[in-house]
Amino acid sequence: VRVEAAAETLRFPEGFRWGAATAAYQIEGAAAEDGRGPSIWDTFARKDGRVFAGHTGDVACDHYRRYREDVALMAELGVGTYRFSIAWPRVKPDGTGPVNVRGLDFYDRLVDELLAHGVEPMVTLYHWDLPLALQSHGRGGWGDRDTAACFAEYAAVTASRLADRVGTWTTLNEPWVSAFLGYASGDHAPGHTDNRAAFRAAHHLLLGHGLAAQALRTAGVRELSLTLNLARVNPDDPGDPHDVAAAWRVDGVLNRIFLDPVLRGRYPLDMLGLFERFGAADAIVDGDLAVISAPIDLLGINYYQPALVRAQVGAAAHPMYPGSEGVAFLPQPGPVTDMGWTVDPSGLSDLLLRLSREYPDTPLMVTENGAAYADALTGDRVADPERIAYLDGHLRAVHAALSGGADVRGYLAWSLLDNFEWAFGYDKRFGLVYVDYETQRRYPKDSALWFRTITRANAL
Ligand code: PNW
Repeated sequence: VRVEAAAETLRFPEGFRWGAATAAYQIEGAAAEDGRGPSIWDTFARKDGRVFAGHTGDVACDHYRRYREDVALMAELGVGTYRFSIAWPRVKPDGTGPVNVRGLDFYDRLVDELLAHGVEPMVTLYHWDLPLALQSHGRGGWGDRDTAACFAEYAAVTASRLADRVGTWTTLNEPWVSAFLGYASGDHAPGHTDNRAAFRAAHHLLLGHGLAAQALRTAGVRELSLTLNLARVNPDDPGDPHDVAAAWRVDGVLNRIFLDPVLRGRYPLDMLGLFERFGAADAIVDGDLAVISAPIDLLGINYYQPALVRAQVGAAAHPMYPGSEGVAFLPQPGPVTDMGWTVDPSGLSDLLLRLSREYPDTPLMVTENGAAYADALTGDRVADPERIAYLDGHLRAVHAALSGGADVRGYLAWSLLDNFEWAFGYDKRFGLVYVDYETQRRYPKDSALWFRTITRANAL
């Protein structure tokens, strides 16, 4: 699909949801406040060399204390839907067992504040901050089947407190990142490099999604979702069957390994082959896929860039894509962001159209899209024309997909605020709002003001 830079106004459907997203560990700080237990990111960030300059989420954007100011800012910036995550270690400091009511109280206040300002809350239950107790003293985190059951308990107690006011619930954010950056490449907490554990984690995350989905339905949740980071995997030469096969293999371990179990009730055969190969097939127990494939109401998609690969005899597997021996990952043409990620909006329209074709009848929502740039504060202003161009291009891509028949219900920018960008610490700024980490002052960037004009008009 070509994404045209049209001169005419592009209208979005009535009721299209516009907003921004964040995640607990990336913004909250207050790591030891009100009974919060430690998470795997608290310890990972303290390990030598794992996170840029030894940064941690101890303070982050101090959102835990400044949430009122942040909600007021959202209202001012026209954020209609706010996607945030709940810190499991605030709700259950040991991952399982007693509930820490003060932790739930915070989210209760946050939700009320959002509603009072006319902002729709959208909750994600797991955005990577696993309670440390589930990953220490012999426990293997998502490598263990138990963790899925613990997750469902936590989902139940959280929904029983908030489901009367929060309509849209997401179980997991990006299980691919949790499983393969956490357990295979080791770039994220818990920092393991064990392909068997990574595949077990992938399955247990899916099982956790399914068990939590049951708990959420029981609690009366109406709109249930799962967010995946998906990307189109392009073959270097679409006419070369080897390149096409290489792209398909990477597509499996990035996209189909999660899409098929949830939306079709089965793992693709090539993925079952990888479970076997890495000794993880016994993690898949009879009946699991029925749990995993319970209907969802919305599929969240986080999109940043496509991938480009070709077949290359003898190439070692990419550490984030176990089983990708013989595949070379190529640099892609076009401009890059401060992450080094290629800017290619056509990858988003292609992805949305593919999903609506291959997994029909699942409403879609872009739950993250955005770019990091080396922003600078000049006086009170941050001029970020590149971010505006990035967002503009990707919104045109969403519009193109809508025109092509994709059922896209909304678009959330990543992120509301500059924040703790995982292994990159505070070095990468994804926010619509600039955060001065010395003063904790917030400065809406030019992109935030631009985004407001779009969301207000419901048109581009
Ligand atoms: C997503 N990768 O993470 C997350 O949901 C956000 O928390 C994060 O801040 C944002 O994207 C920007 O990175 C990803 O290596 C992290 O392919 C890494 C990858 C993909 C997504």
